[in-house]
Amino acid sequence: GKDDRDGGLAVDEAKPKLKRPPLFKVVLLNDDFTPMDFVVEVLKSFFGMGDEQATQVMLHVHTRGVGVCGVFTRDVAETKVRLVNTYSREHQHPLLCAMEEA
Ligand code: NFA
Repeated sequence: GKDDRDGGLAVDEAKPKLKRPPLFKVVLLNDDFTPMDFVVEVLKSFFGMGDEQATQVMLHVHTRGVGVCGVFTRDVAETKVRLVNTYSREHQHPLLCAMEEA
């Protein structure tokens, strides 16, 4: 216990482990070729954004080079990245989606 009568040995103070999982930002990278409309459709389809937010995020990526689509647990972020990149390649666009620890 904290008074050290147990010499640091855990006896009855096992804390309930409610650790928050690490979170990951899913981002889009700008490029010179992907049509703006395609990026907006990706943000609406894969990230549940409406027209207005999707357009704002697309323009942010276009002007700043990178922008956040959302923050997710590792497995969800990995799946979003894979689905978006597969979809972009299927449509012959170089749009790149990536993840980084938040
Ligand atoms: N820069 C692209 C264009 O001018 C648009 C774009 C925005 C691409 C966001 C990728 C990400 N057509």
